[in-house]
Amino acid sequence: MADIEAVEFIWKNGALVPWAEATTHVLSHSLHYGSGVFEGIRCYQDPDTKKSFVFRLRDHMARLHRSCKIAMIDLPYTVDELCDATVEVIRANKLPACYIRPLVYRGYGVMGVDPADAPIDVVIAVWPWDAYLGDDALSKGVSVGISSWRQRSNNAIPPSVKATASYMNSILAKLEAKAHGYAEAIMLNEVGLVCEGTGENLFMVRDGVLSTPPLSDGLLEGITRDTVLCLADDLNIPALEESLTRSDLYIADELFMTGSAAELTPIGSVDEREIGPRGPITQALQERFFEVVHGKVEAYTDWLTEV
Ligand code: PY5
Repeated sequence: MADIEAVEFIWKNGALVPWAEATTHVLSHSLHYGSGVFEGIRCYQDPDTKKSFVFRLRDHMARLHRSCKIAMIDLPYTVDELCDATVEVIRANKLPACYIRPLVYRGYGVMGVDPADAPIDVVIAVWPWDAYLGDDALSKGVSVGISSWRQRSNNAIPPSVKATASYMNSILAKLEAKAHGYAEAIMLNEVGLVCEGTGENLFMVRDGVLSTPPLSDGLLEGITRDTVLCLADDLNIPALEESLTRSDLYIADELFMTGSAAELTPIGSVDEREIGPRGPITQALQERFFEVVHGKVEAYTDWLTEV
């Protein structure tokens, strides 16, 4: 049951190749050992001007480079080259809006764990992708559950690397959440502090104050997370990074998740504790977020790359 909408081209190792030909050998190193790193980015179209913009493209490609550095992957393209390639593949596919998935993986050549002699392959795929957590999620919110699976520690597969291997953790938590009837899981770290969702960062509102766990608690340095912290500042919403416990979540006034795929998705309940419909601070931030990504806020046009 494939939900990827195929388009015409994928950018692979410097050239556009037909979608169906962007394949890899079954003995590719990353397929066996999870040695790849990736990004998730969105391109939005302004409904009035019909201009399309990639949101924070450079920041995503810079994070891809940071992931490669930690994973000791020699990425053969600069941030600028990766940004240009992204624009090229969106244009070639004539997509007004899309999701963008750059992936750097260790390809075919060696089967030992030592990856040094495996080639580095780089792809950038684009396709239309609607609301990640379902059609109603952005307005109505989703139910989440605290996972029995813990987030990896900073000394295991580091959460700051957007590594393919990390998502075994996310997959286990997601499957468990779905089995319990939740749309998404929240993972705690080994000492029981709140980290993040399986593909999203997490925010809480209590008594008018916005808070989100600090990176040191073990989470991806989300670009949407950073965006929300900037927008909160603009909207004079007090915001801080602080460690949170599961009890903090149960008694929150508002909760929401952020991510390039999930955008800004309200949380309606945690472990059957009702949080409620989308709250006023969530709504204000969400509205501002969608204005910014659609090119409606002059102050943030630096974050947009026109296609
Ligand atoms: N935490 C995790 C574990 C993530 O996978 C993601 C993004 C985030 C946080 C949020 O990061 P950002 O705001 O920079 O996107 N997840 C990917 C995404 O494209 C993959 C989801 C399937 O949103």
